[in-house]
Amino acid sequence: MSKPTLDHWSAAAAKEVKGRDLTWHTPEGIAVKPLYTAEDVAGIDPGLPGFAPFTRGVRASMYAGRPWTIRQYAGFSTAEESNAFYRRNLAAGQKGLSVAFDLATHRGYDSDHPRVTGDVGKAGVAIDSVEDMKILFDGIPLDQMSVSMTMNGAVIPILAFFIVAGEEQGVSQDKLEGTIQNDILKEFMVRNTYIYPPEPSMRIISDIFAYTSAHMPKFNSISISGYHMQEAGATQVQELAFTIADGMEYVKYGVASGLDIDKFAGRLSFFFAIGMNFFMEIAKLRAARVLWHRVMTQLGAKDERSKMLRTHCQTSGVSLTEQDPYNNVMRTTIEAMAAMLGGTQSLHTNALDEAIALPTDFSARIARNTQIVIQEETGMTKVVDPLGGSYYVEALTQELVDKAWEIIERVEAEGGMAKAVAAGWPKAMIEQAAAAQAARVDRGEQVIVGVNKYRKDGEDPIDILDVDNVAVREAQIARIRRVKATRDEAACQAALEALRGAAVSVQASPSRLREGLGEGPMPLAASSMSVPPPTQFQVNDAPDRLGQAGGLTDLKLASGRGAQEAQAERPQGTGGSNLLALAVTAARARATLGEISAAMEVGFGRYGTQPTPVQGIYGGAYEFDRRWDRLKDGVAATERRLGRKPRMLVAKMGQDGHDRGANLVSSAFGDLGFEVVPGPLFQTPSEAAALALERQVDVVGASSLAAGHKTLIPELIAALKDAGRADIKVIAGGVIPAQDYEFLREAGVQAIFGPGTNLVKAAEEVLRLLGHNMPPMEEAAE
Ligand code: MLC
Ligand code: 5AD
Repeated sequence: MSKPTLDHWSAAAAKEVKGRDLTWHTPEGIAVKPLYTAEDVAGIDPGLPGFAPFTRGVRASMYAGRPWTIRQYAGFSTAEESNAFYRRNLAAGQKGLSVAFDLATHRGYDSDHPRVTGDVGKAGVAIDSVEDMKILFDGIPLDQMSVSMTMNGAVIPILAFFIVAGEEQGVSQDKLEGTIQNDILKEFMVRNTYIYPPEPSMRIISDIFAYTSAHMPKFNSISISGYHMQEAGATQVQELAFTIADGMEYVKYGVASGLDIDKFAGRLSFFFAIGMNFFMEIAKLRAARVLWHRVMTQLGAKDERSKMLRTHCQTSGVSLTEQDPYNNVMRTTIEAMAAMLGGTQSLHTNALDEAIALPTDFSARIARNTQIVIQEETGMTKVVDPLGGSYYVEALTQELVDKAWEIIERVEAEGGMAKAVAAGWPKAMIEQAAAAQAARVDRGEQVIVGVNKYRKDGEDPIDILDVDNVAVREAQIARIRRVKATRDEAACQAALEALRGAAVSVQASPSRLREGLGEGPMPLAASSMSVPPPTQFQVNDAPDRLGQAGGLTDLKLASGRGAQEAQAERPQGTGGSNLLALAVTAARARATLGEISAAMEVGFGRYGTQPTPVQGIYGGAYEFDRRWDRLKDGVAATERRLGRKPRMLVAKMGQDGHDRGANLVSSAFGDLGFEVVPGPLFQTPSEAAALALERQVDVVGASSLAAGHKTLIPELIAALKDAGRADIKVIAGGVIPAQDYEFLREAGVQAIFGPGTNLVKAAEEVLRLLGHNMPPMEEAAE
């Protein structure tokens, strides 16, 4: 026979599988074929590593010259404990630091604030003042260690504390190496640790660009993050497109504030999630570099470094399971390989206990060693972009570029990402993808080993990290008191006043930045995608009854030494003072994080959103499914008995903004016929109880993903009881370790749904709690 052709192959394959279609339709809408050949890459030239458009990597020598940075994200409890953890990790082979702050810090509250009793030290380290920041880096020379800080809301005080901690360590700011996340657009979309409304938040970002480009040449001023989009349910194409579009928006704001694009663009960095779709993730990182090079060229960058997409990656948290947790080690290894084959600059590998708690020394060691083994035992680092030229990878890279570009064009046609975020459609698109994915998993169409297939009969509990947040909070409060008692109060108040004045004057001319933007230089294309309903955004302008902003009403314009310095920081034509420069002065004077945040809040206000769960996607996947119909009948029977629909409040308490689970529950229960009250984020337990009473609900579902459950849920139950409504059922869901189940049950929680819960089964249990007699559900996979 002559040389076989593609037709020969098709015939042979069809015979083997008896004509079955082997095309794989991914959630991105990509039809992956079972075979790729030279025909698929005709006309594609990925070029060489280290050269534009950097498809094959940003360095010529890549890992052969220097492997990626092993940078494990970590932080918990006090600065002392986190510092000790960092030092142990560095001694064991970690190369860079990455700080996780607790949610109180993220949201601009000191540890003594009444809104954060459940959050202090829980999901990260508590930092209230520069004194905490100094302890965090004690014995870690900041001129030799690059430090990433994941901070977006309270980015001004945290960066100021970092600068002053370096200064007091003897390291001037020009020597500081690292990255600040500083990416507020994705906070409004998915991560939810914003503080101020979008406009002043964008102003903060361009102030940071201005400050760091002038004073901190080695510091990356932003980490434009898609990670959290994928965690919230985005497809890889959505993650890619919205992240690049966010980057474009920041560049436009920077330019509109008077900065020269090539002065700051070289220090913009990126951050992506790496999930289980191995080749798609590799192609995504390659596509991201191509896209960034394209948009930066269009935005007028001249320096090649401005067009070079450098990125951190983290393996996917949502891909890991509570069930059969040792499987997570394999999952993370596969994801780590995708990140390195895609050419990441820096990587965090998740720990096996991810789905239930923060890493212990034991699980952190395995996570870190996953990277060390790849770097030092496998030879995988010796060849640059070893998958370059793979028919599949090159074709997929091109397909992702094209698919993402369609979304980017839509964003641009509608005026850029800030507008799109305000309109709410990117968030809605991501939530729709999340609901569709949840349905695929619950229906067994997407396999999760140990969860919806090959499930173990009984799970063996593993040791997990438990932070005593009461003790951490007390220690933090004692230190805040000491700091306030020993500082020069007059100097501190003057610095805070300067900051307040600056924030007020920024707010007085909020649209000046936008005026400079004009039409984007991108080609505009009409899009056929449907526009989902907007998310409701609102500014909470009513003063926070519990907040500390109340006392800070004496508004004077910026004055004094700090103010003059800050004035000089702002590029010409933008008006106002540089907020970071003013905060550095306040940090030196020992102003706390809460005080600095509250000072800006006087000018900017505090922002809030109202969730709007997507409808019909989860339920739609169950059309003609008898399990679903049986449940709907149960809901209808309950409705007849009650004389109205059963009502459920989905409550989010504390500063935990992880709302994927809550949104999914709201969507699924709504589709079943419940009347769902989607509670706003960041409620206190008594606020959640008041909402439950006002809306006369039958059940409150408390969703907790940030470890505040042992404090907040008992308080909610007590508040309901005090109001004489102990009959309202309280159920809990989210990241709740089995170890805490008994504690919660004793506190009165009637059902607990951990990670990996099938929503159909959960709904059945809730119906039973509401008095509907239902025989136990058959297995989901049936
Ligand atoms: C690198 N270098 C080389 C080289 N490779 N030089 C010669 N030959 C080679 N082959 C040089 C680089 O030019 C650079 O110097 C220096 O070495 C460091 O390399 P890098 O590649 O820049 O790595 P790194 O310093 O680690 O920076 C990576 C980064 C950065 C640019 C992506 O932004 C970063 O570290 N990001 C981490 C973000 C993070 O940890 N986020 C956690 C989020 S967790 P020079 O002088 O050129 O700089 C989260 C979860 C949540 O968000 O929600 O809470
Ligand atoms: N320490 C370590 N990892 C953390 N993550 C979040 N907080 C911490 C912390 N304090 C990781 C988890 C999570 C992702 C957002 O970051 O993997 O899924």
